[in-house]
Amino acid sequence: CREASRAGLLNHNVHLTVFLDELIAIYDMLGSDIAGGRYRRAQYHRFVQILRGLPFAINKDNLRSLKKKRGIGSSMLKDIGEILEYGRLSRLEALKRREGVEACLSFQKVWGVGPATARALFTHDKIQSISELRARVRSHPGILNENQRVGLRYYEEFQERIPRSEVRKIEERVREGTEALYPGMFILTTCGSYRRGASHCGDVDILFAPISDATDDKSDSYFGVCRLGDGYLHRRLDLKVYSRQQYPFAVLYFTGSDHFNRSMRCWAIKHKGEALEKEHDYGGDSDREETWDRANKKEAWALSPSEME
Ligand code: DCP
Ligand code: MG
Ligand code: MN
Repeated sequence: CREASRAGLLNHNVHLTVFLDELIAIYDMLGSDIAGGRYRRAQYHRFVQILRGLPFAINKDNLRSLKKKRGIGSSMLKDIGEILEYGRLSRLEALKRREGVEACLSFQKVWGVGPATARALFTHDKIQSISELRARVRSHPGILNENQRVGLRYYEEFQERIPRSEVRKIEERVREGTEALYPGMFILTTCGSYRRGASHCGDVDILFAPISDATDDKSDSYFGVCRLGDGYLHRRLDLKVYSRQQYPFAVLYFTGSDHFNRSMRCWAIKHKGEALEKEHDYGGDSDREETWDRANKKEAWALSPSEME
């Protein structure tokens, strides 16, 4: 199933997380328009992580076993109960009936469009649907940037995930092209969800390093589109080049998942902090330790991929 391959491992609770993911996307979009929206978003996000990590599917009989888990409130158990019982979530349906929510959700599915742009398209530019957006971009191309316009052109095709077998073919084509242009000069690895073993991928992520150039720490990226030929869909292709020295670390980062990377950075910063504290002996000031820890965690979550190395 789509969700499972997305995570690269089996999510036994897709029947629940599809509803909650949509709810989170709406909270992202409405932000502080709903009282406590940001707080609820964080709560649901944590809940979805827990559900994804469970080694079994939640059903009406074992629902109560969730009660003991930290971070799961009674209102969330009620939500899950409703989905299991009726196959819908009234909290979600009510939010979807709000003006502009459906439109903004579809805008966010355009590659390169995030919650802020989606909102502006609806509230500022008064656009109500993807077809209206297409018409408006014809007369006012400037309302989207170049990447977003490409995303809009291939909107339908980019919703389709790429089977592993096709990712492998794209990798082969890129390898052939690289060999033709730079014989024997580059190594490459396909990373992302493909390297995590997913059966279907959102895009193709290929990492390069020059074999001999060991000292130059420059890096470069390309975010674009490719197609194998007639009868194939257009696919998103991300290429990155790092130095030979940085390559192993880049493979680790580019393999993800994004959530794994955030956890890894938090862990690294936390343990680096512990080592420093031993070194300088802060005298067991636990309050201070906690503040330090929290501040740096926040920082780690805010780091962008390019800041990783
Ligand atoms: N990445 C990250 N933080 C982000 C985005 C990406 O650390 N905000 C890293 C981890 C990802 C990798 O880059 O695994 C590739 O990014 P993708 O967006 O291509 O995500 P995936 O390949 O993991 O999933 P998908 O199958 O949806 O492409
Ligand atoms: Mg990917
Ligand atoms: Mn990618």
